[in-house]
Amino acid sequence: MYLMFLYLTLTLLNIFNVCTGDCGCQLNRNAKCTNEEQPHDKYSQALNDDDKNLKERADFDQTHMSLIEGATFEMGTDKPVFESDHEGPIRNITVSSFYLDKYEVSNKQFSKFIEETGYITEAEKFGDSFIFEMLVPESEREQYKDFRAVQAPWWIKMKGVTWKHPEGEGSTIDDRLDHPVIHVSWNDAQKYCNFVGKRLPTEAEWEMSCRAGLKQKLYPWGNKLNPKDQHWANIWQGDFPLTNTAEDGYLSTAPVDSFPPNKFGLHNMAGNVWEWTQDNWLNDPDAKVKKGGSYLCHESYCWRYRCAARSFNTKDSSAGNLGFRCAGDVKA
Ligand SMILES: *[C@@H]1O[C@H](CO)[C@@H](O)[C@H](O)[C@H]1NC(C)=O
Ligand SMILES: [Ca+2]
Ligand SMILES: [Ca+2]
Repeated sequence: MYLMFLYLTLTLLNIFNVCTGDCGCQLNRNAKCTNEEQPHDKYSQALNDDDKNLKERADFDQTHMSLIEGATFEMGTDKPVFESDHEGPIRNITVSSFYLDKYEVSNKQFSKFIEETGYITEAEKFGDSFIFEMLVPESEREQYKDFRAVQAPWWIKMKGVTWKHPEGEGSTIDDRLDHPVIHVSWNDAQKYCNFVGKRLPTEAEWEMSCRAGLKQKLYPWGNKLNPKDQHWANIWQGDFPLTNTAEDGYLSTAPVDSFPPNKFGLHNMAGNVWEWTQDNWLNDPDAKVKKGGSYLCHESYCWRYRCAARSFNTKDSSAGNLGFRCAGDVKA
């Protein structure tokens, strides 16, 4: 059902005229925010790495996972949309069999992990996370006007934003336990996957799974964005970043099992939330590759809900459009 009545025109603060740069796909904790005091000092403190409650498991639950058969596939594209993202060239990559979660990790699953381990996420330690301005209650936007990412002022680094309070103090996940967990860093994602006996997928595993046996198609289902006049992913409809018509039903995250799965049974590989992978970005061990785009992506601006698309964040960063799913090894 289309929520056409949900047509929202949000006239935001006049900040958008200053900004024509990047989509903020590459937010990082040290990104300089306007007028923020010494962000580097704040974020260079050693993390309190309290792992004592985390145990690694030998086996993992294969429920809600797809077995992805080992294969050679053509990774990347020869028609890169973002040259600087190194989307190309096409090359043959061989991947061994492995398991991949059918869904992004949900708030419910992450809650269970926190309950069992007492783990504290990085956003909780740092005291803030990046949130898309439109999702900040209007009454609170003004006080955050000096905490915007310079390159992408629609991102606000907001205090008190965590996986449990995705829009800050007062907000909860109770009404969206089946939505993907957000505001989790690569380090957090890694901890979660290890705890359940899994690991993050490599970029190649992720991309092969996104393509689901289709050769050089743009999306997990083919080349057309809306076959049969349906929405196949949670992305942005309207004019980024001012107007999101939410024609696909969602302004923000959607339940992890929404939209049709691809041929490998995987949901929301494109859109909904970006997903962390194991890989370093251009050999930088502090920056990790993320795949799939998010509910904030629009073709005009951040056309990254394609299987070949890629981006990155520093591994301690978190944001309201970035989550993950886990992979598992096939035992010999
Ligand atoms: C990948 O391998 C297939 C099958 O051997 C071949 O047809 C194709 O040209 C190769 N692609 C590239 C980019 O090398
Ligand atoms: Ca949407
Ligand atoms: Ca996704």
